[in-house]
Amino acid sequence: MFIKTRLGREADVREDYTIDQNWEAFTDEEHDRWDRLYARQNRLLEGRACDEFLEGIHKLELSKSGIPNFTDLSDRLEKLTGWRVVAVPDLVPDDVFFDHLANRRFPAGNFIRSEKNLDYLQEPDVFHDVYGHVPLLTDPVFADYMEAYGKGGQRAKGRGVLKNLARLYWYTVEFGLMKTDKGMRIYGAGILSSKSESVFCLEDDSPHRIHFDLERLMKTDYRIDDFQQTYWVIDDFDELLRATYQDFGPLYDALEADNTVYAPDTILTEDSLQNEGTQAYALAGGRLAQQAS
Ligand code: HBI
Ligand code: FE
Repeated sequence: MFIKTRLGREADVREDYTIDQNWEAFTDEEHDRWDRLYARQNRLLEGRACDEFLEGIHKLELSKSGIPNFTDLSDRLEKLTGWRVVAVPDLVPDDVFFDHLANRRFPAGNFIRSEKNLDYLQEPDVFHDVYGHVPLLTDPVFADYMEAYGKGGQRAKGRGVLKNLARLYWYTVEFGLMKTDKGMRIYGAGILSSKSESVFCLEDDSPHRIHFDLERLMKTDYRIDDFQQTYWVIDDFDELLRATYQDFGPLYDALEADNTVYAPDTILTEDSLQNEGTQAYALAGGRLAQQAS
């Protein structure tokens, strides 16, 4: 299969949707854009990201300038937890995605956002995927959780629970918060790679922050185009792995039998609340409406 990737580069796409990274093809301007994004996020994440993430950045030597070469990066990562990073042109189908994760391969988008979309874009580019996701794959417990998620996805094949699984990924891997001794910290990659949400998720009064509950969260809708209305809080990665390191069969049975869907701002009496948000940001119409407050 021969396709035109973003930015018009052609690439040969393999059966598993991977492509050669072709690192040499990135321009100086694109490497410079990575460096600016990197410096900006690093400054913001001091005291906001969880220690496991900040240590991961350090262990992987992500600070070496420019878009990382995936082969070198994977060689360092593989020594730590056995994970590798593979290049993909875009979002890949769910079953392909699950297969990569189940085999400790993280698919990373092989393009970088344009200057115009520096602060926000919905598609996963190399900055989101590598800066946001890969550092935590150096943590042994989180690394196991990601593999367990991939295997849970494979077992979901043919069952009506894919939406539930996608919510689990979204509310943990992409937008999760962690309550640590030093205070609330970020571990979700969607936040870690975002200039505005890395501040909003911790410091704004709008969103609810609710303690992680696997089944509850799997029934809760999420927003893909704006800040989350609810963030789910874990104590540590052990909690996450413990909750998901199980035979997903009975859980899938329960989810199929009960198709309740909660709106993103729902609060139930049985929820373990960190704080109830005002929802002011969403009520004001969202997408950076907070300037008004
Ligand atoms: N593909 N490249 C890529 N990155 C993702 O994060 C991704 C994907 N395909 C499917 C997917 N995520 C999610 O819908 C799954 O968690 C269900
Ligand atoms: Fe992501």
